[in-house]
Amino acid sequence: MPDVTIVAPVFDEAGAAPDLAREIAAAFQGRDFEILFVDDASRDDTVARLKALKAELPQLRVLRHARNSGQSRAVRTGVLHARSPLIVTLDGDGQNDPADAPRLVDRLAAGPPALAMVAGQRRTRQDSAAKRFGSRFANGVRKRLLKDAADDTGCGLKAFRRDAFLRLPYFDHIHRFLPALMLREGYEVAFEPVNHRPRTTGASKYTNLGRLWASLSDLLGVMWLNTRARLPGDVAEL
Ligand SMILES: Nc1nc2c(ncn2[C@@H]2O[C@H](COP(=O)(O)OP(=O)(O)O)[C@@H](O)[C@H]2O)c(=O)[nH]1
Ligand SMILES: [Mg+2]
Repeated sequence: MPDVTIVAPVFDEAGAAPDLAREIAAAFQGRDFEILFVDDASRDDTVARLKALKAELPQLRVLRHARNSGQSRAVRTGVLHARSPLIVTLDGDGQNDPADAPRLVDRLAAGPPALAMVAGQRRTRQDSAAKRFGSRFANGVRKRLLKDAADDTGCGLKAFRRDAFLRLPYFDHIHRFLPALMLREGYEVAFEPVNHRPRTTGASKYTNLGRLWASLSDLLGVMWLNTRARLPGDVAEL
């Protein structure tokens, strides 16, 4: 059983995925790890290129959805198939820097038992001004209403405990609400500044308007969930 599974969701990322897999393997060299790429029914040759890489990278596993079902579902598929207790996720387009990932895992492993997640916060966003503006606005509203202390929930680089993640409710686009939902279960969440790189291949899958619309209804949903949490405190077996 590996110590850590690195999960990367990919949708039409043939240009970025192979190099990213190599970078992940280099970052975790000397550790006991597996890499899980989850292809969300890509229309390009992402899967063929990843499969060809398996001879070079024995730690690489490739899963494929029969139907496109979104980034959050791909992350969940990866977590469900992971063989390790600790997970790190990162975007499949190469914008997150794999060199940051071991630091997040180490901080999670060294933390108190209640620490379930270390979430990356992108230091300098390498995206368009419009995307940065939309993201700052959405993050500001969400943080104020949910009090989840997260300045950047859109950062794909996150380390968390597999068991904690699987206790969370699931909905499409849940990846933006992971800190709030971890806190809702009584876990602690820590934040770690991480690098961010420009997208050099492929195209972004999200538009500002689409993201705003989904985030608004999800925000209302998570606010409702928070009114229904009721934690029992320590559970004693007698
Ligand atoms: N599995 C899956 N991954 C997706 C989907 N949409 C986006 N992604 C992945 O999520 C990550 C972030 O998406 P991206 O388009 O780069 O968003 P941006 O960086 O905010 O512009 C990338 O790794 C994408 O490949 C999807 O429908 N399914
Ligand atoms: Mg991206």
